[in-house]
Amino acid sequence: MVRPFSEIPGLWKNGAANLYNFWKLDGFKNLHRIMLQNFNTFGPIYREKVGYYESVNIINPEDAAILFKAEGNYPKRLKVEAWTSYRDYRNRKYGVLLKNGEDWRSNRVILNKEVISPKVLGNFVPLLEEVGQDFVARVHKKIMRTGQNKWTTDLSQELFKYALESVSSVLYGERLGLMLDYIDPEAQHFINCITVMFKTTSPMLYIPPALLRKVGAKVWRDHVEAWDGIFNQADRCIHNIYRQLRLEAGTPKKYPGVLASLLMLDKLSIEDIKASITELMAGGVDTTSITLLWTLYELARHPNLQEELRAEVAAARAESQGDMLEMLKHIPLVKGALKETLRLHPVAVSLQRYITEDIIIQNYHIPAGTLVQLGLYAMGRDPKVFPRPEQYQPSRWLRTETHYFRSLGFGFGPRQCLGRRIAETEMQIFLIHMLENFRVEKERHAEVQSTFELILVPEKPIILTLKPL
Ligand code: HEM
Ligand code: 2DC
Repeated sequence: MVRPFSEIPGLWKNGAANLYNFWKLDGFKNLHRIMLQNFNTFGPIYREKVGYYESVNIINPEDAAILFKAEGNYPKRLKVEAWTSYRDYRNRKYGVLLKNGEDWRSNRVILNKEVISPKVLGNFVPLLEEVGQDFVARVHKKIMRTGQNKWTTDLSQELFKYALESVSSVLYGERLGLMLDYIDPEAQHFINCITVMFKTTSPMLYIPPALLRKVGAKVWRDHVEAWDGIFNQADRCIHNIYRQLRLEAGTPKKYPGVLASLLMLDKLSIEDIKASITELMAGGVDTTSITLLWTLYELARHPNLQEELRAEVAAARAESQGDMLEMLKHIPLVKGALKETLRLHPVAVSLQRYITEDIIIQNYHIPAGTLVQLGLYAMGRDPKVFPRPEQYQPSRWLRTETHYFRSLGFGFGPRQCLGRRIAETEMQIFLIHMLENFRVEKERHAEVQSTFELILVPEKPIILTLKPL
């Protein structure tokens, strides 16, 4: 007998009371730990209502498969109202991140060809490789300046700049110059705005932004200011390229970047292009940089593994004679390391879909229209899904045994991360260059945990030491 929806365990009867308890547990920062705890208390499925946020939560890969089979032709995630409210408030168009239905699909199909199809990888690699080389040169310079043949630091600001430089060079086909000593203060402001934008979003998952706006809450005002900073900087970059393109009419000799390609293709309106390019630029900073920081942290904690990866990179370099596109095909363990990082330190605490048909999960009936969340952080740490989950083991991704619905860091299906190819390539190239040039070390301190600021980030600075090889 299939059990009814109303019998799914969990706390879903009093949203306001649950919000109060959530707030007492400092839930805005601990969402990932609270989800883990809920799975421990209720089992592999639970229903929840916190504030106005209502969902069914699952953790098993087999159940994830059922969820994604019911996502329909226009897959829809949780609506992040803070983000849509800002755009409505400032009269800006939604990009692919926030669109839904046919409007989303038609934009996404065109963007896919320019951003995530295998054919564009060859265009991105030389651009990203140049940024990787500049990063290494910059670190060498920093090491020289210390006079100690090593550099001990919190790399996060450097990684933000690396990530913004990388995504911008792909989007605009031009460098911003963030690997130089003096950087454009506007670019630094953009980076700061993204962090504030994420941070101020999380309370608004549970308290409607419309309400916060009405009472003039600080969190809403800070959020608006952050998006304003993001849009202003993106507008400047976009206008720049737009102007150049009009001056230089005719087909360019070299790859001109995603934005110019979209403008020349002339299949999306300029307003649609601007909206999605802004989202890509904003989505391309904290996500990859934090994943790289966690990866360096894990490599510092596992020196033997670090040497293994270095050997793989050296062999790949020899085999491909330095052709980067070719080299990327010979680094399975580096790729495994990135998957392993996203397993233990996912950017997204959950994946969600509003299901379009009734489904049965764990023998409970779930009606169409329900918001179902896969607890990605919880799944990555579940010993039933990943044996010895606490161990960082990139080689677990090499084994031929099934990875069925286990590698979901970028989401799944047609609505998965649009920046995935850029992110993966940028991160692989970064690791190749770092492994070829430096040894990464770390003081033996207690483990660093994650904290939820809409995306999961390290709860405290990660201090690493880089030594030239
Ligand atoms: C969506 C993860 C980097 C742009 C997503 C989603 C996840 C994700 C989980 C939701 C997917 C789903 O619902 O199935 C990540 C991770 C990254 C990363 C782990 C790096 C380690 C980037 C980068 C960009 C980007 C570099 C931009 C260049 C986007 C956009 C969407 C998205 C635009 C929305 C796509 C849509 O709704 O159609 N990302 N992301 N992401 N990401 Fe990323
Ligand atoms: C946050 O409960 C927790 O890739 C919520 O590059 C559910 C939720 C919904 C949407 C998720 C979000 C979480 C985490 C951050 C994600 C976002 C969709 C896209 C976004 C995963 C899991 C991200 C970081 C994008 C952001 C691009 C944007 C800032 C322009």
